[in-house]
Amino acid sequence: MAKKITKAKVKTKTKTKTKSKPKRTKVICMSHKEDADGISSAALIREAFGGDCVLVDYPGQMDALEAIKNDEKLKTLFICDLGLSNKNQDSFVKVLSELRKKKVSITYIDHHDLDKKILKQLEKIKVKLIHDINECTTVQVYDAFKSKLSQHSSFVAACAAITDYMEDRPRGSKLLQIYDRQFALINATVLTFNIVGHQKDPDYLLYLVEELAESKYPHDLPNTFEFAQIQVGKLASIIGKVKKSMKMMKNLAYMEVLDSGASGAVNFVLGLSGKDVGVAYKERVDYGIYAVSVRGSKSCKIHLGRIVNPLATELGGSGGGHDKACGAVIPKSKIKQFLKEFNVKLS
Ligand SMILES: [Mn+2]
Repeated sequence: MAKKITKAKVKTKTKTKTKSKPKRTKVICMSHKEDADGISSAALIREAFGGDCVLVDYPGQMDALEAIKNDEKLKTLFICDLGLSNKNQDSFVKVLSELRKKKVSITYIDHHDLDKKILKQLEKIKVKLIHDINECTTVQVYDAFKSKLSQHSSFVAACAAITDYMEDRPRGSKLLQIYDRQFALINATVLTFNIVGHQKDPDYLLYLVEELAESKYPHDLPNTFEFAQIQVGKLASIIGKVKKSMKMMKNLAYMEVLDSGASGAVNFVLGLSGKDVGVAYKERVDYGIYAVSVRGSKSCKIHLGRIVNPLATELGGSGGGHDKACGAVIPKSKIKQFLKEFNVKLS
């Protein structure tokens, strides 16, 4: 009898040994791929902690997080510049709690509107939360980890603040003051045009992260100015198209974009219409949805992200963001309804 038990014990021991999971060593940063704040946040995390970078847009955010969750080598996860919506916030917390149970360290750094309930849940599962809606994400990454970062990273953060319209904030403006304003503006702008124009080229976006992490200036990377010039030319041609095809409702102007990004057209829709709210949307055939960009004028007093978030969820999509700049994913068949109800909610 006793012999049998010993044998069984030995067997179990070997079993656990062969079954033991690979050692968790990997650092991953998941960040927003569509603008300079997301790319720059990823670059500063890369400079401070090394590791791999996963760049995502809002439609692909949860699929990417799911894939990261299944990486058995993951030890440390950073999530940067990715806001949550009513639609995905619960599954976001769920995935993060599963990772926390596996002792993965998680730092979530962001500046989008965040549901208080979700904030509490994230604190409860001990996700390190760095969240200030008044500074861009990269400035917050810089502040949190500056002891591990080069002087150059303050420049990258200043550029990110410019492109997120947050260079007038307390910490953002302090960083910009270190540098010549025009020098920072042109670098921020060249960087942005190279990011926007390479959305379908993930390797180039990762290359940008790498180069910024290695203290390179956007103006110093080969062909960035030439590429930006082409993008600016495309943008100029959008002005004419916006004038021709934008449509007005009482409280907003809108336009379907066919051949550029929605975010490139939306500022022209806002500006040229004279309305307080501009909407541009573009079909994403791969997801069967419309990617929607929304902008508010300076005199718009309504927090647009907080209206768009529940409205998009109601229509089976998702959305949210800032007071004067936000976005949504809307099912293809619901776009007219979205515009109609958004217009009503703005009055
Ligand atoms: Mn941002």
